[in-house]
Amino acid sequence: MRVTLVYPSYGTEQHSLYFPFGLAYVASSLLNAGFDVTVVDMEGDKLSVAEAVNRTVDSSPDVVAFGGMVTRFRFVRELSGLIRKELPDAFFTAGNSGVTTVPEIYLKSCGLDCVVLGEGEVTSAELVCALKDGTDWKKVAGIAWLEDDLLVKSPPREPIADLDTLPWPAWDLFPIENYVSSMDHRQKKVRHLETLASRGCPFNCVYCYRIYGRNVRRRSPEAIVAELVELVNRFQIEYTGFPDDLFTSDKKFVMETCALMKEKLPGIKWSCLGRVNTVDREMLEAMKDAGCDWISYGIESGCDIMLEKMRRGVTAKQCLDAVKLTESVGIHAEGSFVIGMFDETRDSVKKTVDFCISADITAPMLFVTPYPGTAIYNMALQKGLIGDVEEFLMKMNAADELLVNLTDFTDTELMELRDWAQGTIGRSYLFKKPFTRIPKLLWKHFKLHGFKGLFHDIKAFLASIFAG
Ligand code: B12
Ligand code: SF4
Repeated sequence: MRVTLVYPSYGTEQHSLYFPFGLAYVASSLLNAGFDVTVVDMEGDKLSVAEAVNRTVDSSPDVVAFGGMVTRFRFVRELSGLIRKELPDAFFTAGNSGVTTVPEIYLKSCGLDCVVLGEGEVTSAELVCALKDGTDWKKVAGIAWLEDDLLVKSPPREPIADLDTLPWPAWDLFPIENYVSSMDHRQKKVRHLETLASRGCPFNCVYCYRIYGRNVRRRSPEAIVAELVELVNRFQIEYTGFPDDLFTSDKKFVMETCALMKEKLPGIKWSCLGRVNTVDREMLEAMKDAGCDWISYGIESGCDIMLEKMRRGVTAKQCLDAVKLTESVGIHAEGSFVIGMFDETRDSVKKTVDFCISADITAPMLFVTPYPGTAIYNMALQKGLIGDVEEFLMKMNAADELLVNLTDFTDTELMELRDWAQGTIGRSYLFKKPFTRIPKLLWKHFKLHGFKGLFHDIKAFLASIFAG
């Protein structure tokens, strides 16, 4: 049985490459089950749609399976239509968080035979086995399909109890050197590849979708470090990270992992996502000692009312303290911020700006986007703010464009407010240390987006001056 896994890209702009762990885990499970697996990686190999179609068709698959997060929906739709024309007898499926939250749309508009819901390793192997054996694939747990245009789901798949039993991601099926040698998420050129340490997050933020739910499953520190040692030996990585939902959710786990990393991986540097109410000095010092140099905190707003509406369960003061504590132990603290939550006001945006100024922090300010599966998606649907879901998915990108306006501002007002806030934060940050920060920022944006990046910076700078 030949399976071709297709990883769609999400745009033509240059951006950091992120290794598609979900698809790579599915690939290794399928390999382990004895199937012949090919990967067509549009993103890693920078393939056009036509090239991706040709490579897929040339691999003569019995099963074509798409990955990629919800922002890549439009490519899945286009690719599946074109590939289906060439391979009318193949079985078409897809998996990921987008598919899991809006399966009906994927099935209908991409013409898929079924979709895999949630964790995909065991389900995909069982599905392909059923197809190979000619048994009823609809009996496989954790999938959905259409019958007379109506969505039908098989019983849900039990989560994999012990993540240590999973084979390592099938890195070698992907153009791995392109990922390892690409700029990392900090836009730095360093050999890097990340590792997944856990699945799930116990918190409940309204704009977040947790495909693995609130019950956190963690790999053992030994298994994580063994994988990292393999990455160092095999790909000579110097930098790594944990793109988990939330790496810092359990102190004991973090402390044990750090102790082992320090022992087995001296010299490696790494980053992770953190939450301000899960870190303390002891943990941060252990992380620093084990090579952590960068933590990204989802701060989102500097206004307590907004933080409460987002169900963040933290205050702006806690966020500020955590940023300062992190910097004080020698780890760079990065924050992510959003604008446009329900009931956002000029005052709440101003509080976010003031927060960033006192924390001496800067980050792109994204628009709150009601991604499928989130609490705010359901609220936006109920309020009639998302007219046509398929059209909404087709427009998705990286939340730097306003797709759905949840506020009482007009679209123009909200976009102007964002530009003002972004500009004011950026200006204050840069002018605190102008001689080092300004050249560094301009160079980074030029490398990423060419003159367009520089133009954007200048526009935001001017907007902040005039609106201020
Ligand atoms: C790392 C990460 C990123 C990385 C990129 C990852 C990548 N390779 O593309 C970066 C930082 C770039 C990123 C960006 C964004 N992200 Co993101 N990201 C994640 C994160 C934290 C981990 C993803 C991951 O690797 N998970 C681990 C793997 C093993 O799990 P998985 O991918 O889900 O795969 C499993 C299943 O889905 C399934 N599966 C996956 N693919 C396939 C394919 C087949 C054929 C089958 C059968 C099964 C299958 O099986 C896999 C193994 O169990 C997730 C949260 C999460 N835990 O999933 C959010 C998440 C996917 N991101 C999300 C969002 C919203 C974004 C952004 C839009 C954020 C923004 N505001 O800009 C951007 C979009 C970028 C873009 N334009 O595409 C949302 C998606 C919401 C949704 N409803 O789909 C998530 C779920 C975050 C959240 N909690 O809300 N992200
Ligand atoms: S935003 Fe972060 S902390 Fe909040 S629920 Fe999602 S993963 Fe957990």
